[in-house]
Amino acid sequence: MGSDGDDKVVLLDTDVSMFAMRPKMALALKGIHYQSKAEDLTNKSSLLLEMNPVHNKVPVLIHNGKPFCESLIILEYIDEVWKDKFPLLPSDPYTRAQARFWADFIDKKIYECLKAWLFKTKDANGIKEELVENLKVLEGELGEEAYYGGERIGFLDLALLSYYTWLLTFEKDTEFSVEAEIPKLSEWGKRCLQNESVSTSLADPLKIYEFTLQRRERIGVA
Ligand code: GS8
Repeated sequence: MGSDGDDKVVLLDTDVSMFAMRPKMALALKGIHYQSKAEDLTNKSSLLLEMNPVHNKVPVLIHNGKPFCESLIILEYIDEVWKDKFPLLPSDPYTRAQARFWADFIDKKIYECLKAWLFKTKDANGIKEELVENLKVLEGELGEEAYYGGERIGFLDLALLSYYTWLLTFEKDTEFSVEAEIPKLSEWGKRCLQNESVSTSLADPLKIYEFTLQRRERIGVA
């Protein structure tokens, strides 16, 4: 198993899903050919329901018929199977545990803020304050490194990059500027976007914003 030409790799995803962008970047960085099947989350396919019967969510990676769910678990799986190409997780157990810890922090803290912004469940200024506070913690974690993976993009970079593109969307209707509020992360994001595997896998913030407006309209949020 692994990188031979017989592998069949399918990704159930959507264009703007921050979680689906993670495996897209990983597969692109590792040069793995895959078939992307875009899901309509208002009318989920029977394949999605069959492959992720517990959560019914994207992304799902289907590798030679076997499904893998949850974006961070998918990243780890991709890294284990195609380990020789562009390793993502650090080899040192302590550093690896740290990368997992911060990825979990991102999914708990940053996701809650972006969800509150998307569905307008909190006042925009309150969300912004909480968001910036958490992003500053992540800036501190980056320190003076070019990437969270050190000299190159790694697991934690991918975990955060999918949110980075949503942050650019957050700028569109909140008084918030990535560059002004979190300059180090802004530089980091620009640096990562110079990588073609990253830039071609991340959704355009404008497209995300259009999706946001449609989603709000559908659920009746002004
Ligand atoms: C989250 C996946 C998720 O929320 C992961 O993969 O890391 N913890 C999971 N997927 C969303 C689309 S992105 O917002 C989804 O599929 N939603 C469909 C639904 O909730 O019905």
